Amino acid sequence: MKANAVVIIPTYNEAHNVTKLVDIVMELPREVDILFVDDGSPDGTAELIKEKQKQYPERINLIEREGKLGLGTAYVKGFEVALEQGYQFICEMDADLSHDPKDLPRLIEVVEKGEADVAIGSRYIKGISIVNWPLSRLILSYCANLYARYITGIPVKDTTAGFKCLHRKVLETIDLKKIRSNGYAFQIEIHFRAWKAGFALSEVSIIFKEREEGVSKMSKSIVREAIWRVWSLKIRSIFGKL
Ligand SMILES: Nc1nc2c(ncn2[C@@H]2O[C@H](COP(=O)(O)OP(=O)(O)OP(=O)(O)O)[C@@H](O)[C@H]2O)c(=O)[nH]1
Ligand SMILES: [Mg+2]
Repeated sequence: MKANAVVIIPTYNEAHNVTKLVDIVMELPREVDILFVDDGSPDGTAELIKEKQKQYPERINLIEREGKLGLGTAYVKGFEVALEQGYQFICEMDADLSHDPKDLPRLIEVVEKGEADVAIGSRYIKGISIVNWPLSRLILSYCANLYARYITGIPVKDTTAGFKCLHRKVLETIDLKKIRSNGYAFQIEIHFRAWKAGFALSEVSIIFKEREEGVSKMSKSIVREAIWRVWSLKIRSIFGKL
């Protein structure tokens, strides 16, 4: 029987990480399938994923897009496919091993037991659980979270978290076609829309580790987008335009 949980993993130039990542997820005590969304990575990430697909043909899926179209649209595409395929528990995770795949069962369990509709892997509920980030990055992330929480009111400490599990009903309810954010703001927008739709969000403490391999895709434009997007979300919700 097919697993009832899937983790969507967007990839852009993650050749150093994908093979190891697949091996860890396939060995988890709870069965979790993988849906990769690769944006034509020039470093051959998709080819490595296809190699692993030979080993686990039923459990690994790959969506290939033509070019680097951004994290937000990659997730929206992944959500649509995961819903079509009938998964109950739909997770998000980065490919760079910053998120420990071994935390996936804990996140899924919260949603499976009905304790919440969205379980968020949080870096900010037990102090700050981030390893190997330079102080400047830590300050940026922490302040971005305070700012986003203050403006939007989302009752979550890690509003930009990219590691989570959502019940499929959340993704069926929020209008995926209306999501416009593409960088970190995407995570804020998902949390905001789920919360405004009346779903329960819960944070689960995780340890986040800086990537050891590959290159960051973080940019100034991603930060700029997050700064104005929280205002746009807030204002649109006031006027009932979400
Ligand atoms: N498909 C797709 N994946 C992307 C894109 N941009 C980033 N990713 C993936 O999204 C995840 C998060 O990106 P990262 O570069 O790790 O961003 P980050 O975690 O903010 O930055 P680091 O701290 O350097 O890791 C990784 O799995 C990336 O490969 C994109 O445009 N398309
Ligand atoms: Mg990363």
